[in-house]
Amino acid sequence: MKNFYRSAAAAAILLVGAEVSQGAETLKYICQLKPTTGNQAHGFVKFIQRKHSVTIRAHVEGLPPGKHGFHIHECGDCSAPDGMSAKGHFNPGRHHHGGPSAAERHAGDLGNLNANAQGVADYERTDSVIHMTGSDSFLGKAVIVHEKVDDYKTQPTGNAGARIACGVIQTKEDFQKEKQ
Ligand SMILES: [Cu+2]
Ligand SMILES: [Zn+2]
Repeated sequence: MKNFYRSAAAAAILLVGAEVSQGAETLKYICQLKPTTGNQAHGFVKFIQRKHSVTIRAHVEGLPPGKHGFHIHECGDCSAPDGMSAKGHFNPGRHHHGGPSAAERHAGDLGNLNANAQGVADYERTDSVIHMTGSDSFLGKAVIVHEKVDDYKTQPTGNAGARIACGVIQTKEDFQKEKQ
């Protein structure tokens, strides 16, 4: 398993390099998702700065097929075996929970991943609610993937069930340093 992570991280660094050299996009932050105890979900989330928005791209594998709640949580701590150390949804604006396109939502409400029959999900969203910098920045927070679909209604969680993967959002520089 350790070797697997090392090679996954090496692949991610190559990816980071390729994206930076394109120049059109600036990859700022990256999050490596690791499975919580008893689960297999793993992958990467990338945060790309746009002029007035942030593009979020995720590639996650090892998922049960179907939809899985996908959020930024308020505490950048994945130390608990069940991911509960990441606490609740990232919500600096003190709003109610909702879907990613709802007028009322937590900043961390990124919707759902949708895994295919092979357990692979690709996600892309350009979001103008979350902020890369400033006092409400999501840097250093956690990304959580849930067992079940986020229904966009149930307060304050979307009723998405257990946490199957967790990762802390790091700057690209810190991520690369850690993997060397
Ligand atoms: Cu969540
Ligand atoms: Zn929420």
